[in-house]
Order: sequence, then C-alpha cells, then structure tokens
Amino acid sequence: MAPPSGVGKRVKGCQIYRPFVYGTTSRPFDDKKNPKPPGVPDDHTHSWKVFVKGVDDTDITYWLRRVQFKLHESIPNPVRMIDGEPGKPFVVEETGWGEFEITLKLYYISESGEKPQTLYHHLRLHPYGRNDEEREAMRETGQVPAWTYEEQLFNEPYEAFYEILTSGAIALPKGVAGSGATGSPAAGGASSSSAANAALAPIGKRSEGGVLARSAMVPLTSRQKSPFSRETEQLEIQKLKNAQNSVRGMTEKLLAELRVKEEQLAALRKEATEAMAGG
Ligand code: SLL
Repeated sequence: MAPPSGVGKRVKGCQIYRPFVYGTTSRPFDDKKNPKPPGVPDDHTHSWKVFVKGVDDTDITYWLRRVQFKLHESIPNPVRMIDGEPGKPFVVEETGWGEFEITLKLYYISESGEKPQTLYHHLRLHPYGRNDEEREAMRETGQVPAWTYEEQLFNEPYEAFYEILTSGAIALPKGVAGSGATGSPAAGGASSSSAANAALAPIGKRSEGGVLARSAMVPLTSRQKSPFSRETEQLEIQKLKNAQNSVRGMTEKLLAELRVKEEQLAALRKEATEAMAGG
C-alpha cells in the first residue's frame, strides 16, 4: 500500500502492541437490582452493553479513532458509529431479549495508514456453560460478562504514527477512566472465555508495572495470538546465545584441526626439503 501523505516511511523491523479489551456485559432486568426503565418493551429481558476499551481503562483513543458496532437487525438503527473520547470506552448500551453476534469494526487514527479491521463478538445474556464459581460471581454482581483480551499489532508503523504510539503516557484525571462499560472487578473475574480469565486477572498488576497508554513496551508474558513478549524475547535471546556458543565451539574445533594440518604440512615440507638436499 502506498504510504498516505505526511506519515513518513515505515519503521523497519518494528512491531508495536497495544492491549485492549472488547466484549459485552449484560444484566437481567430485576425489580430490585436492575429495574426496567420506562418505555422498554415488555419482551425485553436484559440490559446490556458492548464495548471496546483499554486494559484497566487506559486510554486507547490515541490509536483507535472510532468503532462501528453492527447489532442485530431487529434492533432500531442497528449500525452504531461511536467516535472516541479520550479516556472513555467505545460503548453502546441496549436492551433486548436475544443473543446474537455483534460485528465490531475498528477504525484507526489517520496517521496510522491502517485499514479498518473487523472483530466478532457473541452477545451473552445467559450464564450458559459457566462453572459454579463463575455463576456464583454472576449472581453476586447480577452481571453476565463476556470479554476478550486482545493485542493490536502495528507492524512496521509509519514514522508519524510511531511517534504518536511512543510519545509517552498521558495521565488521565482520576474519575475519567473507569466510567462506563467495565462493571466491577468481580465481574471481570467471572468472565466467560478462558482468554479473558487468563488475561484479565494479571493485567492489573501488569499495567502497574508500566504498560502505560503510550509506550513501546513489549508485553510481559506470552498470550494467545501474541507471539511477542518479554518471555519470548528472553527465549529468543537464550536461543541466540546457545547458537553463538555452538558456533564458537565449531570455530575452535576447526581452528584446532587447522593447526594440526599446518603442523603436518610444515613437517612434510621439511621432509621434502631435506630429501632434496640429501639426494
Ligand atoms: C435469537 N438469533 O433468535 C437470535 C436473534 C435478536 C435479539 C436475537 C431485539 C431488541 C429490540 C432483540 O433483542 N433481538 O427489539 O430492540 O435469539
């Protein structure tokens, strides 16, 4: 693809990851915990939201510009365009009765030169297929979470975009992050997919460790669909060290063999010279 104007060249050999979370959180209507607002049709059994957001509500709008959420056709205006607001999740809130697949189209900032990318997510209203512990957590929170952790890879980003991605974390005012789609931490712990279970718990610690909104840090551990991390980096380094050691070993062996051959050659030359002198 020809580079868009003003974004510079691509930064060769550079890969930048930005973690994010997308999914749905739904709640059954309940007279006490989640009363049905006036005007909601009788057959609607749940309120729910679908979102794309940063891990621990870190800002992602500096690389993600807008998200198009395509809902079921039975819902009025099923195609929703949501533009990013700094520090806020991209979110659509709805009510309904049935589960369906939501199509999410991610639009990156223009400096990225990236084409939009499509993700799919199944809206979960019911706690099917969860284990007892998860069901218990859902009973406590009244929520059915279905979240997926994802890492957005920018492969050889354009220079201008690289600058934006790496130009230092911006601190968000307290209270900006955390609004909206996330629900309580308990809801996160009760998340359905194993990817979410594996990813959500450690992220809190990890982001404290410095995966800030804007920094070119490599993720700390390997994750699904993410071949690059500090872990794999260490493995690569170890592999390179091993390779270096074996090359060094081979070189030493060859040098030793060479030395023996040179000695043999010198001896043969001496013999030949002596033979000629003597004969
Ligand atoms: C099903 N295949 O039959 C699915 C379709 C559609 C859900 C589910 C409508 C909400 C509204 C709604 O919940 N549709 O009328 O705004 O289960």
